[in-house]
Order: sequence, then structure tokens, then C-alpha cells
Amino acid sequence: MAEDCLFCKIIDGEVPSDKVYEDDDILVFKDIDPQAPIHLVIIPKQHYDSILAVPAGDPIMGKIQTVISRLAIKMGVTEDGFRVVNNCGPSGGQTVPHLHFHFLAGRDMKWPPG
Ligand code: DGP
Repeated sequence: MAEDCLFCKIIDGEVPSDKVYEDDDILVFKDIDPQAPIHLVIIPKQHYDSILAVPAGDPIMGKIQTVISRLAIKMGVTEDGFRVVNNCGPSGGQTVPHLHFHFLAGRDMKWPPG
């Protein structure tokens, strides 16, 4: 756990969240400021500041990919589709420095995302 990390506090239960999925390595919860009818945040329980901090070959990336597929099935959006977003760093729009992926669905997405 990283000190003063909001998402580490969510993992610990110190900050409440609406959990959708949890296993030994990953937590998924509803975004507090949803940008789509379905907006989930997928985080590893191990703290990484961003995707750049994940060591090459770390199995967490494959585990996250598996959870994304399971979420698509659970949310019933395999046919309609969905979007997964990773914001990295200030220009990438990252506001919480704990690696996370946004899972967005339930509306037509625009491109470019802005
Ligand atoms: P990003 O901008 O990519 O770092 O995304 C951070 C997301 O985290 C943002 O969409 C809002 C969400 N968020 C921030 N604080 C909280 C919180 O306390 N609870 C929940 N559920 N989501 C949060």
C-alpha cells in the first residue's frame, strides 16, 4: 500500500466504494463521476503509480485483460461493445496516481476522445 494513495485506501476499505468485482489481485468499482451509463474502474491491488511502473512481463496485465473480458460478459456488452481507457501522466489526463483502467459502456463512444 502506498501512503496517501486514494485507490490503496479504497482497496483497504478505508474509503468506501461500490465494488463490482474482486479477486486476490484486482478490484473493480464504480467510478464516482461516471462518464457513461456503465463506468467502472479496474485497479491492481499492488500499487503502481502508472502503467509505466509495471515491470515488463508482469502477469498483472494479463490478469487485467481477463477481468475486462469477464466484465464485458457480466455487463452484457459483448455485442454492443465498450471502451477501455488508461490515462497516463498529466497530459494523459491521469488524476489518481495508482494504475487503473476505465471500463466504459452503455452509450456510443466518440473518437477522438478529447
Ligand atoms: P483518471 O482521471 O484516469 O486518473 O481517473 C480517476 C478516476 O477515479 C476518475 O474517473 C474519478 C474516479 N475517482 C476519483 N476519486 C474516487 C473515489 O473516491 N471513488 C470512486 N469510486 N471513484 C473515484
